[in-house]
Amino acid sequence: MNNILNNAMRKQAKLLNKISLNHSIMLSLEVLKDSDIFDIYKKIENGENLTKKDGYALIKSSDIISLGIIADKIRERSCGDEVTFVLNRHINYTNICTSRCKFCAFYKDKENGYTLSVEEILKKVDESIKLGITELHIVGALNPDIEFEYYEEMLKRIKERYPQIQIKAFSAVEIDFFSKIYNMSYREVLERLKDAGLDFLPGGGAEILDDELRKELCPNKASSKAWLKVMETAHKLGIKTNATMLYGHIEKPEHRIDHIFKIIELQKKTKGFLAFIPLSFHPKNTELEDVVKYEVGGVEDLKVIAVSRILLDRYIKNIRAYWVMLGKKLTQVALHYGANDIDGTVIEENVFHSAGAKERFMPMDELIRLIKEAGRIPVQRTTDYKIIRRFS
Ligand code: V47
Repeated sequence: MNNILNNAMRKQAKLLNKISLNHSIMLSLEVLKDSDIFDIYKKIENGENLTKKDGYALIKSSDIISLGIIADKIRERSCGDEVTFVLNRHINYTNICTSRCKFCAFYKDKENGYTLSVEEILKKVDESIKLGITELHIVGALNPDIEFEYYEEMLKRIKERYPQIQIKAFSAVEIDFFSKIYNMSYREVLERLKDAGLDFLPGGGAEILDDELRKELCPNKASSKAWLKVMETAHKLGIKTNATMLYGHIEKPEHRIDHIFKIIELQKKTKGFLAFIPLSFHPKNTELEDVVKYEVGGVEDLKVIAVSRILLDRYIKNIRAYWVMLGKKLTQVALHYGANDIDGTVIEENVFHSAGAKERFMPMDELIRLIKEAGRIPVQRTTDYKIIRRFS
């Protein structure tokens, strides 16, 4: 009797689920039909490529609900319900920098800054290995007083001690700087670092790939062409990388779309980008503090995530909601706006914290809880998005 009842209840629950799913699909369609971006949605459904003009319309639309519905649908098709994270730690080997970017609160001059010795770096690595981390994110600043051999020794000694660790190190801007001051081509720099143990490049330094804006924001470092060239060279050498975009400072909405299309163009050629990571500008303690008084709002953050998914999905599968920037709560919402990855434990992040980001380090059980609470399946990944463990 109990079995019969249980079966009947299960069937009824299934039916109700189906009805509510159909209902929510119908509701979504109703919302989309009234939206100013419905034509773009139809293009996506017909498998058509989106143009820059479509991108401008998406980023200028204030219909955040429709953007979310479209981005979430696309995310579901490409990634299913799995949300990935990595156990990682950051190491900032120096903060002494000649670039002095206006959006940065991390850099210092020679008198007030630091450079870690290789021994100090190894100590940090030892500590984090005990916590089970699989990825090191090592970046610094443009410090002309370091010998190239320092970078090689750092990588070699980490890999000698922990051959299994994945090292994602040196932004394209650092590689460009090394090439200039040590008088080597991008290829030579990257080959030597790869031989020493470099596995991946992070996506930093892209800021906004527009040289007029770069003249204002960061005139003393790699141009947008140079950033793209370093990435292309890395991809050709088999070094996969990420791509970032810094938004919410002095750029216009169109700049964000042009930036995304530059990333798409390179990805079509090399297929070397693993993930796209939008970074919302934190003005505190930066030179732009008087010009940009407020942090980007939550609606704008969600819009950028959604538009990134909509435009990039065919080319880069992983759209990251970087919890350090967004905060834990908005990161959960971003998982419903097209994101499928939330970075990781991020032990000892310094760049964003210098500029006012508040959240520090997230243990694995909290990452898992956040993802599950958002209705998704947490999956621990390697740096190159191979699955280590599903927490279903
Ligand atoms: O290039 C600097 C940004 C980037 C501020 O590849 C700022 O896995 C906001 O690239 N407010 C460096 N943003 C960080 C980075 C990164 C982070 C996490 C993961 C990966 C990855 C890469 O941070 C810089 C710049 O665009 N940034 N200052 C600021 N005040």
